[in-house]
Amino acid sequence: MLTGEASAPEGLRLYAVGDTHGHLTLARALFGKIEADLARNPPPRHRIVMLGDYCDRGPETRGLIDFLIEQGNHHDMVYLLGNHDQRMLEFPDMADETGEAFLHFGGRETLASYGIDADAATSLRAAGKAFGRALPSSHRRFLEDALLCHEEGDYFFCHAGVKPGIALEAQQPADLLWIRHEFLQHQGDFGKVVVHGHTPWDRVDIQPNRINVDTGAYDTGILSCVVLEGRDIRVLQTDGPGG
Ligand SMILES: [Mn+2]
Repeated sequence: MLTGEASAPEGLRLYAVGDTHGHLTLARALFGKIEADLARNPPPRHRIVMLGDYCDRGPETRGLIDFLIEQGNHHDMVYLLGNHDQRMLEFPDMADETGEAFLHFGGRETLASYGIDADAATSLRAAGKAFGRALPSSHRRFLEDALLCHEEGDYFFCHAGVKPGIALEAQQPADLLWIRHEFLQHQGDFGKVVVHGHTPWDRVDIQPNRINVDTGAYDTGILSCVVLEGRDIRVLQTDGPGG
């Protein structure tokens, strides 16, 4: 199934939001646009699919996760797990080498948002334990409950992508969370149109076999979502710096 032929379920408008990476202000701005879109032209039903990577890099992981949990009171939400989110959940018990990598790729900012100074800790292990104590149980549950993938009509949602040549229902967690080039370079039909984030692009990238919604919000200030309704595909995004 390819873009243009693919259809969302009858009567359901889907909003799929790209990587938020600790940027609460951008998430608030994008949800404002989604709510304006809903008010302007209300569908019978709508669902918001978050494509993962809520933590790291940006300054407000803690506030962003609170905000996302709260959105469940207003919208039908689906939360997918990103590779960064998985590392965040594992950090309290992580081996030193993986822990260093987590801190290097934005984890320092995540810890800071929970009041932990990674550089002041006596060891990586101590930082992990302190973080484990600081992480609210609601946030731990939010990350533990996040899904690896989700399907709606002819669309398949996951954080990073899928491994070509393997059926969608047989995809492995490591590929759904981490895959890049092999997936991005594949030209063939995956069976459903894959809607994903993970690899920042200069625009929402609508290809015949996949849609990349990650516009590198932590770097560009542009957080995007793709709106899928019937066979229509639209894009909503924040205005970016100065907007
Ligand atoms: Mn990612």
